[in-house]
Amino acid sequence: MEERNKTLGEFIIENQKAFQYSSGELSRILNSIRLAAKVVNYKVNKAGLVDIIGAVGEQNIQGEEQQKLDVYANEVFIQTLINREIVCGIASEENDDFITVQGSDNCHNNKYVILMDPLDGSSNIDVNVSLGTIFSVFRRITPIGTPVTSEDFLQPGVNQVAAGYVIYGTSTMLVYTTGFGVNGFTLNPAIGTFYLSHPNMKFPKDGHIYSVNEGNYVHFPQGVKNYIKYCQREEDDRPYTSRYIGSLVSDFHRNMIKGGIYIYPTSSKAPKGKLRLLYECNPMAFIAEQAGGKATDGFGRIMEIQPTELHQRVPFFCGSQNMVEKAEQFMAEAE
Ligand code: AHM
Ligand code: MG
Repeated sequence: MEERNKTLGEFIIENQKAFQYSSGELSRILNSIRLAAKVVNYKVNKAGLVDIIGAVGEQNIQGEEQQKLDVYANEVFIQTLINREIVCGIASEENDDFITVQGSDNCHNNKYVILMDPLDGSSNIDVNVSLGTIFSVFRRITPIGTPVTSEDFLQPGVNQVAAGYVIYGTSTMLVYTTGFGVNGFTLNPAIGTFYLSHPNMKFPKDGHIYSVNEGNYVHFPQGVKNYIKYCQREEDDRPYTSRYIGSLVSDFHRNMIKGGIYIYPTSSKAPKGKLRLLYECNPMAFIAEQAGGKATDGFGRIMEIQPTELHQRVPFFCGSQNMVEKAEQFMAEAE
């Protein structure tokens, strides 16, 4: 059965042709992510064995120090990309500043920068709940041949050339877009191969699931409070179902398949929101839009925000188009 499905490797090669004058750099980046995802997946699946193989900070049987999983994932993705010398710069949610990739070849000649959250939802690590990796690729804007600058990373999301996520869930999937729709690939761990399992993914235009940390309700803006009450009201096809994993990738993935909205608003506790524009919101927004969904900060399109700092936070409303528009309507009315 699986042999009839395309593998991710085959799909990447086939789709390289969609890019005119393609040099293959983007395909090589995607292949590196595919590889790093498999390495991280192996480690994530062993996380539950921590009592047996040693906790963070302890030495394992080989005398190696056990690392925190998010630190490990960060190193795997960064090293995989650096070793292949295919990007000129890397920014990660785990690092304060961006990395200028050096390498034996002159990496200043590479066209792309990558931004990522190597292991999102890290509060779920110790409790065996799904985690994710999120990535976003831009063409640099400073001249080829020169070292990257912050300008190359501080681009609005509309400039993304690729974005995707890996979900380490009941099965491991890699979902990505290069601006020609969204495709999902499921890992067969027995042979370490991703197969095309979810071609041309689409958000249902409407949905019945809302995902928000309702424990923070008292701290939310009035528009969000009103929208939550709307979701809970017995009227038409409501009340909606509430589902919140606390792992953005998993909540997004479920909502994209079933139809739903994810909200992480501003609150009196987090006046700018919690999620990072560059590492979390922009890539998810690109995927959402490519799947026919919508992503806003409650008022305007996420991908049009001009970033001013690497770790900038924004409120995030993302999911089925009609649901996001309804939430925006409540936000505008409460202004
Ligand atoms: P992290 O990058 O520190 O893991 O935080 C991001 C995560 C998202 O995956 C998730 O949707 C959100 O934080 C949950 O936050 P909260 O626990 O405040 O609801
Ligand atoms: Mg994160």
